[in-house]
Amino acid sequence: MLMDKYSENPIITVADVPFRVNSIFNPGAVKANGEYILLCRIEMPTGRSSFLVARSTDGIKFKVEDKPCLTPGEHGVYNKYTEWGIEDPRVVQFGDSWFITYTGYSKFMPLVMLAETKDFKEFKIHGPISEPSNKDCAIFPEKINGRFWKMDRPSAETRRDIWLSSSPDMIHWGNYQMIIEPEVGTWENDKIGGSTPPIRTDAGWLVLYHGVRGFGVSTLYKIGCTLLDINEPWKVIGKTKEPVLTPEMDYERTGDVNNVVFANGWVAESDGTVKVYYSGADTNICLATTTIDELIASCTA
Ligand code: BMA
Repeated sequence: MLMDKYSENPIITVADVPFRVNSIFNPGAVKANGEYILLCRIEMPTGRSSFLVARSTDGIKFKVEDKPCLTPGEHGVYNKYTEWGIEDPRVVQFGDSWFITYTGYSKFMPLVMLAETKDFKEFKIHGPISEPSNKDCAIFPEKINGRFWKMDRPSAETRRDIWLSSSPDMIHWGNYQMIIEPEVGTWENDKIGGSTPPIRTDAGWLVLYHGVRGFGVSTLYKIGCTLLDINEPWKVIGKTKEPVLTPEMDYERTGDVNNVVFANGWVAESDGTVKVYYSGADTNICLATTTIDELIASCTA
């Protein structure tokens, strides 16, 4: 198995949240000074999402905080772009700040928001870094050729591809280019989107992405992996032919949205293993482990 699902999944459920929520899922993940921090999406009873922090010393047993750390209404002049909720945070570190890209959802439809924090308590909101409709944005964790880079998914009505762009300051973006489109007639037929922030490896940037295929009224969300050139990240070195994570277990098959595995956070350990924090059926938080070497091999096989 390329990814080993933890035997006691899910590792976090609504039962762990000390106040009323519909679901807790799709966390961004970081490891800082030996502590694992998950920035979790919680869907409130209203159906609108906020963020909640969970902390752990072993990456498995998490303690969930007792109130949200960031809500849609804490976006000041940008509140109108987050009115229907904030979703699916991806976190990267530059200097002593964590930068978070996430979906702001409103009547304008999804767009990409950028926030910055040093402690996951106070957040500086930089505002939208895309127009609608766009989501699934992850920033590369290092500058490449002196510029910041991000991947995202402009979800125009007729196309569902992953795009790349670059910026001198993380606020103003350009150099837009399409890098990966769905493989027609496969598990990712309908649309793809970047999942986790890239991890630097000797072989290239490793990225998890999600692929979707619809069957009648239902859809299947699975996860694949791709490897991008270190200095020219628009060059795709390889891509898995088969998904690396698929919904199989009850906790992935049945929930608010059936048959979904979705990940926007992972932690690379110094021993070459990787902890993938993913969600089953948009309802819980699960753990799967793998290695950098296996993921690279799956992209180049
Ligand atoms: C995507 C996002 C995710 C969600 C997934 C499956 O479009 O909205 O938040 O987990 O769909 O429902």
